[in-house]
Amino acid sequence: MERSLVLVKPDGVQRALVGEVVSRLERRGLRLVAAKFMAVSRELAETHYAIHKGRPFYDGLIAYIISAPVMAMVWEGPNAVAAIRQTMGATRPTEAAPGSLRHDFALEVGRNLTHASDTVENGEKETALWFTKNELVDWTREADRWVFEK
Ligand code: DAT
Ligand code: MG
Repeated sequence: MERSLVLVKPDGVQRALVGEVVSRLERRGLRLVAAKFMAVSRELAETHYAIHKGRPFYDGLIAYIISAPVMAMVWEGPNAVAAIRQTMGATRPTEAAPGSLRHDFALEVGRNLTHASDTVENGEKETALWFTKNELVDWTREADRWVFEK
């Protein structure tokens, strides 16, 4: 079972799209593990986006992610990382597949609504960065056997 961090970024929160994001992930069959609505500290933003430090868009990216609250979540399921990135769509909304969130609700790369982990390893790392162990809920969903093959 893979896990991914998912953020509804400040633009998604301000545009009242938290429910839309949650709804799409739920309908996809993914299972919610943790969620919190929070202000992001500059320190957390810089750690989360450390890989982009030095890129021309870095300062704007940090300013954007701390500009208003985010909805931070962890979702899990088989192939969760690929499935969730597909549901989000490509980083640039104009390159995102029709039907994906970024296609359907965004126009610009700097206002692309969501974050999702890009590898299984980063799914684990980002989960540990954003959530304590206590915040991760271990539960059985009655529908699991109708969504998960094993
Ligand atoms: P993703 O969020 O799809 O994983 P990423 O990790 O490459 O994309 O970049 C993180 C975020 O940084 C991305 O969601 C938006 C911003 N970003 C990336 N490339 C950018 C660019 N060329 N100009 C402006 N913002 C960019
Ligand atoms: Mg990324």
